[in-house]
Amino acid sequence: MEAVATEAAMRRSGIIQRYRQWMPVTDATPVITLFEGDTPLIPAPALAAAIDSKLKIYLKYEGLNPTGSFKDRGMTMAISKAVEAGARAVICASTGNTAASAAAYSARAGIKCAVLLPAGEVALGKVSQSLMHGATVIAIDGNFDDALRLVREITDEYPIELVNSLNPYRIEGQKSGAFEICDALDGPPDFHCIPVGNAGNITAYWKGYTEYFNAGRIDRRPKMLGFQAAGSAPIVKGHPIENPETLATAIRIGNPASWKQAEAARDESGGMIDMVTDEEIVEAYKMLARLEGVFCEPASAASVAGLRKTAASGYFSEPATAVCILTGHGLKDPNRAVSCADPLVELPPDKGRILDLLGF
Ligand code: AN7
Repeated sequence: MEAVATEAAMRRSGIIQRYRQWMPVTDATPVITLFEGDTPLIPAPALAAAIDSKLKIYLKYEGLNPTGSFKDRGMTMAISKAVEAGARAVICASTGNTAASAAAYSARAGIKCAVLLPAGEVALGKVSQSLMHGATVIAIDGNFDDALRLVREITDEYPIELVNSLNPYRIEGQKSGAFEICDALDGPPDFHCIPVGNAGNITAYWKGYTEYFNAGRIDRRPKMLGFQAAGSAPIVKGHPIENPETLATAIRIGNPASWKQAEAARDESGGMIDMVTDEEIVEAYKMLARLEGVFCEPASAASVAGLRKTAASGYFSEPATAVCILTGHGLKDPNRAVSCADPLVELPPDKGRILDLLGF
């Protein structure tokens, strides 16, 4: 009984404690954690019936991390290592979720945080988080790629730590998602579906699967299926996109920092990186909410939209397991949800009218 309790406690104590032997930490590392990770892997039978009945689909619901996105896995590592190195301040460029996470973990660590956001292109929930946690929030008249260029220049010249996924500790923390999936399924999935923006997460998952594989924990690795938004698909098109567009603002990125690593994950796994239209993203976003009761943000739904597009092309010839990474919570972007769903009905406080509407 005691061993079980200990394991349960370890799971809840954050990804650095849970996967300590796989993480670049020592006893001297101060662990800055909000008890991230240990997110549910939810079976999605109704979605599978709608997409391809040969598939067993699981949703890795990363929206249930402390700040509502997968970024917390990498941020616990990046902030812990920054504090270990004596940093007093961190900075990042962000489409919103990295900023929210950096702001929260910096608050917990008692260090300063500055975030550069593309003005007018970050979902409301994410802006509210960065502001609430006391970060210096700077909106620039430019896109994410401009913001990333600026923070790279600043951190090259001044003593402020970069916590974008160019920071290798971000990748180290984020690889824990792959460990959790293999531990939960008692083996790897056949296919790993994931949205691709700056391409840090696909890089991290591939690193995680590869480490488990090399250690003999799993006997094969999944095929990596990455999906970009059609208006922001530099890897698919083979060149940077100067003015990326998509309603999935989290992945509105035209020149991903981990481009080469994403291609390596694709090629080494025998997978692919494809793109999905905003319309396909919105369909998947609504299917997830209505068929499975799982509310994610639009960028996250790109994983399911991509799986759906791939299945429709006849790609899956035999029964297979597919995990879709739902990278962020639906409440991050309430404006998009309200504009995509059916409108609410306004009525006077009149029982007859209400019963009429309900069909009684
Ligand atoms: C919900 O926050 O780039 O391919 O600055 O927020 O690792 O970039 C966010 C990216 C997918 C893409 N889903 O992951 C940022 C940022 C959600 C995201 C991605 C992001 P990467």
